Amino acid sequence: MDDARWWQRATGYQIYPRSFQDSDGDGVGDIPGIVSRLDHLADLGVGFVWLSPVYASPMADNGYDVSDYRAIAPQFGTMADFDRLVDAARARGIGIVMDLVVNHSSNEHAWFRAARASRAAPEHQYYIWRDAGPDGGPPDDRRAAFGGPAWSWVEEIGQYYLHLFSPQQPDLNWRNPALRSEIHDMMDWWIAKGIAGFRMDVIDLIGKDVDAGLYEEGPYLHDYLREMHARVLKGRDLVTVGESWSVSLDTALLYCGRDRGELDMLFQFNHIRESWDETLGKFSPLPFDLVAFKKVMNDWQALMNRDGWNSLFLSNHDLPRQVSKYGQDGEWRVRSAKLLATVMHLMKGTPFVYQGEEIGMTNVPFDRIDQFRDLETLNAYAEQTEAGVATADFLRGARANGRDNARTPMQWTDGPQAGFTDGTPWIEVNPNHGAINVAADRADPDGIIAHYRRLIALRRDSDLVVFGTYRPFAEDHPQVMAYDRRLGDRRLAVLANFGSDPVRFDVPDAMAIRGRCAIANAGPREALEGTVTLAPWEAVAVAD
Ligand code: TEU
Repeated sequence: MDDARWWQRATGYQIYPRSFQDSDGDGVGDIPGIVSRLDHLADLGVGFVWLSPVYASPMADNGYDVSDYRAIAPQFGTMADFDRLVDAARARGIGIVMDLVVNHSSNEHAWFRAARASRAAPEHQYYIWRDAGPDGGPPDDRRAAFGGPAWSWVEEIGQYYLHLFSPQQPDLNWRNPALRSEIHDMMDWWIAKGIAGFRMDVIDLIGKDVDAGLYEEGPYLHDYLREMHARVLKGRDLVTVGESWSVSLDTALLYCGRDRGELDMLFQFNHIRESWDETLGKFSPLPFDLVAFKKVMNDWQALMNRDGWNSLFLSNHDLPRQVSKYGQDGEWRVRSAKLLATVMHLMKGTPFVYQGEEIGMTNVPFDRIDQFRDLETLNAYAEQTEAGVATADFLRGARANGRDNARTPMQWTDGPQAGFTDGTPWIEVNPNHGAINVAADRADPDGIIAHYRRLIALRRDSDLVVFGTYRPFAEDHPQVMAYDRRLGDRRLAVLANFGSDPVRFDVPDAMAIRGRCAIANAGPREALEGTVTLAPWEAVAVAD
């Protein structure tokens, strides 16, 4: 179909620069390291990279606290290195998508330094200040995502500032037109460098009305997104993906409906939220519930059949490793990693692969708190143990759901530090890198990489995979996921067994298909009809 946008056929790949490849032995990944590994991405066939932040930053939150939006963190390299990355990626047909972190800056940004020094400074208005409440405490009882109150006091000027994340991440005041204009100019500046688009960090939080207590999806959100689109994005061949933890089926199309003039797609987290306890939080994970998971995925697919566009992912730098969370990271690790890839990549939307997912990297077996690095985990540990949670219980939750699972170094080889660094890595390498690494997986024609390569190529070459209508089957089956895609008179049917036992499955008549095997992880099938016995973690797609 000629009206496809490039990002509808492409697969994205997320790089967390700190943990991808170190080139200078300081134990921290960097941009020259990324350049040296671009052939791995070209070999997979990905169309673009979402680069987690590489801007100047004190790294309180590993770069999600930006102190200069137009500079590269020295740990990661130089601006010349960045320009080389854009060129070298483009030479391989890969675009670079920047992480736009503009709900907040670092407290060390020049704007905030000026803002906290004087109420008269123009930059004071770039942040959100309030007087103390009647009791001298914060203006409201909002909590910060990384623990403690969302307001911190600045003695010099006698006011509180808002930070929905850590105190090192003061929220920017989007109600100020001069601030918005600074952001737009900065986006122009990066676009002029030849980047391919933006992933927008917690973009659902920029439209807040603090005095009304409206933080998520606040009343100004869509005005600001439309303004950004008209002023910066319109008419430019970019991809935009907004991160929104609060979006629901009711609000999704406000961001990415075709005629809205806002964003191309969203990262939504309704399927992720199913996997932890709402009140106890992410360190109290719930067992994976396939029926609940399918309901979320099926609802979002149904919505986006009509309008808008989905992103497809199970992993990122904030989430546990998908094979550990949704698959089986022991005996069936390779097969279940391929199953997860198959069911996600054959849905409608743009798939995103998180570094290491393509070799089935697993959660880390950290058993001491000093092995963890993430401020979210460390702050939650302090808060929860103080409140009486046993250390062993907390660590169990952190091993299951903590963000550091995704942040241990990329496992390239079975050599020292997995080939990630010649020095001491900033966080320990997973001890299983002797068995799980890129070199070993790539050497196997039936490896996980080979499976991803096939899925990515299938999407690139198939209008059915890109545009076909999605239709779910057997929604209530606790172990099998089943769906098909239809375009004109062509069909692709997908069946997957989310379990380590074989399962007998009666293929619904409307789903039955004969033809050729599009992809499989446990031997090919040319037909799905009647009663099928699926092997443990078998996933198969048949096209007619
Ligand atoms: O994440 C947003 C976010 O809300 C997560 O931090 C999430 O709340 C948490 O993992 C759930 O417990 C984005 C970035 O992806 C994340 O890395 C940043 O820390 C955060 O924003 C602040 O910029």
